[in-house]
Amino acid sequence: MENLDQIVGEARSAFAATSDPDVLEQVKARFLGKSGRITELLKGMGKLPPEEKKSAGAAINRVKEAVEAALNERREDIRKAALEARLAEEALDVTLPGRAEYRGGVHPVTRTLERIEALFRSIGFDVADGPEIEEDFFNFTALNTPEDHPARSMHDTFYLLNPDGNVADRVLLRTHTSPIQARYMQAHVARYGQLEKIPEIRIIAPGRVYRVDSDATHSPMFHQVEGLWVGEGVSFADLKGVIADFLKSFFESDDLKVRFRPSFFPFTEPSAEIDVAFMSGKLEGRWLEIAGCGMVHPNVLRIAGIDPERYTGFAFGFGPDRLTMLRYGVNDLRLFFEGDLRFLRQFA
Ligand code: 2NL
Repeated sequence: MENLDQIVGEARSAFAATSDPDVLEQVKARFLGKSGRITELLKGMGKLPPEEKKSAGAAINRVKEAVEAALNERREDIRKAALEARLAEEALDVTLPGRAEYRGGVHPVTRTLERIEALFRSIGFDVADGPEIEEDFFNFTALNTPEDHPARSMHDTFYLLNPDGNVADRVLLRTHTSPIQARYMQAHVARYGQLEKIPEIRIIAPGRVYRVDSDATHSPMFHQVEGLWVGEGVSFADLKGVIADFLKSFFESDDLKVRFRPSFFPFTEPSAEIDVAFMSGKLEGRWLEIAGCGMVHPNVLRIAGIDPERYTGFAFGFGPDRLTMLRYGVNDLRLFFEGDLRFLRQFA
């Protein structure tokens, strides 16, 4: 009889040689099938003398059990390996980082506006508001701007159209925030005019304004902050003090130079252009035009119902977009209004 232990060894290596379950079943047949080696051994027992049959039968059965055990062990190994492979293949990587939340930020021009508002509130100014679609009266007439002034032409100002496509009668996108102040003065007089003395007006008027103009330094929509102080005895000296203090606070610089150059606006008389010069940094020593101002024209006070013989006032107008460019070193105004997050994120 061949070496029984050898059969077990051969079966083990034959099973180990495949990892395909179908092939494994075929290999099994070679040992345990109808004409497999172990089946042949059992069949061969008939030829043995009766006294050997019992021990031979027991020995063959032990071999059979050992081969079956080896087979089951291999089946189980193959099943486990297949499962492992599938798990690895279908795995979800739950350790990926989550998607970040986008955090909003305040627009750089809005930061400037908030800063200007806070500084003026701290010296007793109120912040006034008004419509961006404005009447010709408040935008021009109430501000002493004559009918033939170029700002009133279609070339310089956006006029609204009626549904029929014709230019609406005297309705436009405000070209400055002065109409806010014209409305405020009118409402103020309507409210307090009956008093012996009208309370002082101290307001700033920030907001969007619109002009037919577009290049690297002009956007058809831009911002303005105008200011107005009306009362008894308000002088050009007050104007200079308020403006100089504001600019020093805004730019956080005590050695800022400020100068007033004579100029012209229809709504002020006298009028001046305000220039600043920084005493350090890239723009050191260069005079930069930064605002316009003046004493409120008597006609403007009169139209609002304020007696110009008794009350005086000063007014000024800043371009906060320009102030933002100076403060942050931005060289193209249009960047502020394109909504490009690569630019805006830098201020968040
Ligand atoms: C400029 C010029 C200025 C005003 C605005 C004003 C308003 C009223 C009465 C009188 Cl209600 N004046 N505003 C005065 C002078 C200049 O702005 O160049 N702004 C950027």
